[in-house]
Amino acid sequence: MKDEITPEDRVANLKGMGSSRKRVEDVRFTQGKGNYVDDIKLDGMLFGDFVRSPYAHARVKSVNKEAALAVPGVLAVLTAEDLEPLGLHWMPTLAGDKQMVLADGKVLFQGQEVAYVVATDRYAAADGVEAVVVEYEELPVVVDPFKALEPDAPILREDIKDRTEGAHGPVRHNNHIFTWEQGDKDATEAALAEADVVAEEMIYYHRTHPCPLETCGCVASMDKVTGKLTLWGTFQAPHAIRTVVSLISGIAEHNIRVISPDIGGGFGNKVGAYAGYVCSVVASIVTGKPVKWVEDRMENLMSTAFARDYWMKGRIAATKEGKITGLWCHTTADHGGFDACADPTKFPAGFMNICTGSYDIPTAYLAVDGVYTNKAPGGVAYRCSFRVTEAAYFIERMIEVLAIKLNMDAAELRRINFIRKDQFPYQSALGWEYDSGDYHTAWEKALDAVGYDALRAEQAQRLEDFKAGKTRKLIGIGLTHFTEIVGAGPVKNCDILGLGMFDSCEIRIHPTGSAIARLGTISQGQGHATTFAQIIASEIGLPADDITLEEGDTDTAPYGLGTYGSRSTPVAGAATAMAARKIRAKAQMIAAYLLEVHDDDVEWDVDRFAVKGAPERFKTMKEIAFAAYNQAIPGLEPGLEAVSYYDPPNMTYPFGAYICVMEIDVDTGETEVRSFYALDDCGTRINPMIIDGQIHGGATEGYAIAMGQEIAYDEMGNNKSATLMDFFLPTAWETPTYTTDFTVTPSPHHPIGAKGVGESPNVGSVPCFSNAVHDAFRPFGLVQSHMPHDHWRIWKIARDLGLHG
Ligand code: MCN
Ligand code: CUM
Repeated sequence: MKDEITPEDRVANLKGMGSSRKRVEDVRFTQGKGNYVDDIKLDGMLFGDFVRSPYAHARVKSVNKEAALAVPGVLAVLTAEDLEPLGLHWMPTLAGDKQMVLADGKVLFQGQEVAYVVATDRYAAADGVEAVVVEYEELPVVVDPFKALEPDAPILREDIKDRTEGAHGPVRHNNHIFTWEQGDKDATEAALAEADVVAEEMIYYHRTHPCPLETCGCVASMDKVTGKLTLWGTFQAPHAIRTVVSLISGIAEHNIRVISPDIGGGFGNKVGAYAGYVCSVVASIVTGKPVKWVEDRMENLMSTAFARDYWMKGRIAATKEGKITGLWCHTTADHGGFDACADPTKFPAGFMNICTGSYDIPTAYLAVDGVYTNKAPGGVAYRCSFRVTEAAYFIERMIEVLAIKLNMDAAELRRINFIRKDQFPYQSALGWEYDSGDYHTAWEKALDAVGYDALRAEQAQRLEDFKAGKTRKLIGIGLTHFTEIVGAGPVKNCDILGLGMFDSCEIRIHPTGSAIARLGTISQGQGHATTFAQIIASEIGLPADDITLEEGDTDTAPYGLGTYGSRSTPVAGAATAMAARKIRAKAQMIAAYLLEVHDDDVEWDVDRFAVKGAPERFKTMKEIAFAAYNQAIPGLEPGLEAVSYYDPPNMTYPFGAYICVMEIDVDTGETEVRSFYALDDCGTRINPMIIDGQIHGGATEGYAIAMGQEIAYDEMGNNKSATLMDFFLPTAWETPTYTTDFTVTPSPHHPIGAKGVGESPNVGSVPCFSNAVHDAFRPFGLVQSHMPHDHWRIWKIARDLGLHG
């Protein structure tokens, strides 16, 4: 057989790893053919809606359903009393706490679910909600986590008020959830005591919210004839949801089918379990009809998983030359009314102990106190890699604070403290083994790319002009070098509710040489159908366009822990490569048989096996696939399929160097991002265009968080930012323009060397924007000012520094 096309053409035809293959999902998304939860319409479907508490802390004296039940179309009103006989009035949280499904005697945050109204249509349900009469008795409210720990603070969780042990060890106050300690306290205190220089600061990362375009929702359908419950929902972890539903409802797991259809953005908001899911399932069981629940924007912002709210007190020790000798951090973590954080079980503060960042810090100590307040529960969400956002913000601010103390350039301070390339794999003082990195190369590339020295010169000139009264605008140069930790995670360290955090892929090759692959993860916009097919294409030599990818249906997909913590590529991506390699191994035997040579005498070449030394004798993967179904091959089963369950040996440690240049108007507080340069290293790059998209999206979310987005409460616990009038979502108008760049430092333990990237831009960009703001005011003595840096707050910084004359 003669081959006309070149090897390069054959590689290009696959659209495999490294190609900017266009997103296959977008054909349906751009034509309005996506299938979201709210698109699901079933015969006789009912609708559920919640009565929610207007108070942040109150006793619920009574719930009167009478008027609601009289509303035409209203069929039922569920309260905690109705759920109690089923044992469903409370549910376990992912953090070892429990949470009310419907208010059981009291409410702990504004917007908490009190009753669930079921009706024949959405409007009747809403009318029913209006007609339910709830009698409340207000209780004292605590929204400040420090006040919540004072001796006379009101007791929030009366259900567990006498406990002395929590899910993570002893507790010392009714409102204290846990203390989590890592590192060496004594050695760190000693380093601080002996240091030439100690910088100390309180770094607050305010409360915000992922606010996905599509809110949370589900459709529960109990088929009383077959006994099978089908639950469609906005789930980032469909298999885990199935297991949890089975455990708490008692319905056998094989009788539950959980389906995540298209999801309009997850960002961590859709990891946890919400009251809406439980109530919809109960309502469907009770009525025998499908029940839909989809929350509105206010409900989403008020009651579902928030993000951050970490008060991080830091102390950093250094020599007078700037070599860091120790890092100390005490964090007060506001978890709201219930501890519903979605962390791996052994990590109540997530991977906050990556807070030594990109730096070779010999000794460190971290303590985190989790605290109950009268705010919404949730905790880990919003492109956070399990609190890595907080950790990166903390260390990247502390570095800036130390630079001020040392009167040093912050780029230089980073450079002299980076972990060197030859130190990898690197053992961090707080317990992690960083797999690979080359920080100095990335840093120099970034500084060169933006023309760092020229920028500093321009900034200095501007400062002189400002002082001379020639301009009212300052320039801020924001620097960040972050280290991420993603890919939870080795089963021995990481589980959620006891489920080990492996992931999976199953590949079936069809006789004609096309394929279907199913994964335990679920895309919410990340483009898995595009990128995972590319991994398979490169591994087994079939074009990505001939590979269908399916996720999110627990009846068909292999068990996996889902998509969050940027774990899909590190874990399911590895499973995909491993499953593909099993297929290739079998294909090798088939090829050898067809070519009448020994297995070892054929070698892989892009899309075929060829006889060693005789490349003109080959069998393409397509031919091999057909043979697998068409011929009886001695010693081999027919068919060509494989499954891999992958337990990663370690996490992956992507990193990046970000630089932002910002113009700040001192009189109005207005800011303009003049440029934003983002260099990311996520190891082997599967699809550069998708990676760019992830960076653009994540950096825009980071911009929002740093520059204006906030979930704010007043002292009564009223949520002051529950609509998009008050909660800042950047539009095309505000969104900066990004320049992306990369280096490639493969992960040594991942089968294709890939690291995750989905959360990196949020982890890296927030400190970068914030550092730019701080940097502009550094010459006037600003050390630390809390985010979000909206115009008013920046105006206030300028005023407080006496810049308004
Ligand atoms: N990718 C790649 N090469 C790499 C790493 C990743 O081409 N070396 C590709 C992946 O194949 C995948 C995408 O980039 O298509 C993101 O991969 P990964 O970093 O593995 O992250 P996940 O797929 O696990 O996505 C989760 C991550 C998280 S935790 C949040 S939060 C977030 C994020 O992704 N939510 C998102 N990005 C999002 N993007 C969209 N559009 N919507 C969300 O809800
Ligand atoms: Cu922490 S947000 Mo993402 O892990 O789904």
